[in-house]
Amino acid sequence: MKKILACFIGFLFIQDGFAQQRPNVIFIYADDLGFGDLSCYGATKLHTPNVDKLAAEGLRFTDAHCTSATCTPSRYALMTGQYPWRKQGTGVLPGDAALIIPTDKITLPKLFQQAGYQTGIVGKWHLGIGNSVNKEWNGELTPGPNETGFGYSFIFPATADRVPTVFVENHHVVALDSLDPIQVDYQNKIGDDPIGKDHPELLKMRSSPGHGHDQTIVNGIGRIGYMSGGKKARWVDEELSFTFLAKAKQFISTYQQKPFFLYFALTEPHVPRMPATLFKGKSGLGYRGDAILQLDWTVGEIMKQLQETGLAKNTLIIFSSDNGPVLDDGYQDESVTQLNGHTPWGVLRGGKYSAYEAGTRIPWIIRWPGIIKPGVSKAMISQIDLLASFAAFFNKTLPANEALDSENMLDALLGRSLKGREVLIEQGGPLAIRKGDWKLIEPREGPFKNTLTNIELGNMHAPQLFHLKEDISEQYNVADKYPAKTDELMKLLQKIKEQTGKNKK
Ligand code: NG6
Ligand code: CA
Repeated sequence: MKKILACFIGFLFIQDGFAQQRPNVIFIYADDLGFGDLSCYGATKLHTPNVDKLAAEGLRFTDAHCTSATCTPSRYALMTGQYPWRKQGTGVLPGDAALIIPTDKITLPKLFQQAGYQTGIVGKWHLGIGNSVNKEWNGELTPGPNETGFGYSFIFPATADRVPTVFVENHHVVALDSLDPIQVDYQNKIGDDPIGKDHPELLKMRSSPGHGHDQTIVNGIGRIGYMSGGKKARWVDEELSFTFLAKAKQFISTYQQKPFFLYFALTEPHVPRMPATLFKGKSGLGYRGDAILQLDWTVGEIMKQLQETGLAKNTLIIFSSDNGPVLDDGYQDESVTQLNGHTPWGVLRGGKYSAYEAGTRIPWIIRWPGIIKPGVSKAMISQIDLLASFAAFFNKTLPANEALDSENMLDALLGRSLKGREVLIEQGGPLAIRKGDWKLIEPREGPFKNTLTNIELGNMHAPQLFHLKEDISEQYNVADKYPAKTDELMKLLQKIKEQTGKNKK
């Protein structure tokens, strides 16, 4: 009897041990959510109870970063473990761009596949599809997410403000009518669809002057780029998030018996902010605030599903954002007029597009009950590190000369260490380097402030040096006061820029 009992306990232990090694992993990626946009990060004008709950049950980072202050480069780095500024063509992509992720190199989802996971992406992609700009939207769309490591994909190609405004599931546009083929053009108008520039009276939300977003009108919203056809396939903005949520839940439900990796890339609070009717007006801060409430609700729905399916305990969830916040990013959606004292950037300077901290310092919460102790971590980490960190987690060696900018931060991620990176490069317009308590922004030509978005970009003719420990808001440029430190960081930045695969390791 004793023996049987021991065996049984042993079996449970192995089960539990195995479970701990192979949790499901869900990466929830917000779009343009700022450091100060969540109540668990200090927001008082907005309440985000579901993300707050994740934070209360997990580890909340206060110095965590995406690599870049815009979407495409941050996502490129997350996937490849390589700083995007090392490669040409990794800036914000148009909706008809070709795939920029190499299909023969390691990526984050491929690593999970190699570790025996079912992998899926649901949501915003923005890393290009196919081999060229001229592609057949009505045929098989490849290569794309499936070729870079996702067994299942349900995406929109670029951003919600760019055509084509359609979903792509695996290699095909969803709900495509062969009698109404889709055409996309970013140079010239095609088809008969009215465009925002000529027909503002057809818009349910006006574009902001000077920003563009005045080409093909879809669902009463002017977009970037021209599109014709695919009338039945076009999404309805108010339903977008529900569609993504349904697909994410379906993926979780399908693979609940297996370890799975789900990359769930939300569209909120990126423009055009057009939340579901249920959320319109709910925040009192205009549609940007409403979109954040919708995002929070979505996180809550995923958590509910995990509880109901019994997966909550053994699922590791990371919640983060791809770049800092912006108010007016192209539409007159009251994000400025209804701000009501909310501070999306928190105590930080800058925002989306900026080399100041609010450009890349973003919310980051990680929850894995029983393994990660709830708390707050000041460790400096980057999304570029997920590849090396999960490789360490799975005891796998990354291929030589790949993912070279990715550092193993597993101990920091799991809360076993408070130590993060020693050095980090941030990409706004200029690059910035962080080391210890210091931050240096390299000199760069260009406007100091973008007057359309009202964001300070960080461009200046001379280096800017900040001591973040006492000046988190980057108010005092002390480059002249500490010339040796300025020089040291300028040289270190230059050295890192020049590193190639060969001489780095
Ligand atoms: C900018 C767009 C902005 C947004 C951004 C991409 C203009 C003037 N502004 O170029 O509206 O689409 O690109 O955002 O076109 S991101 O989060 O996907 O990087
Ligand atoms: Ca973004």
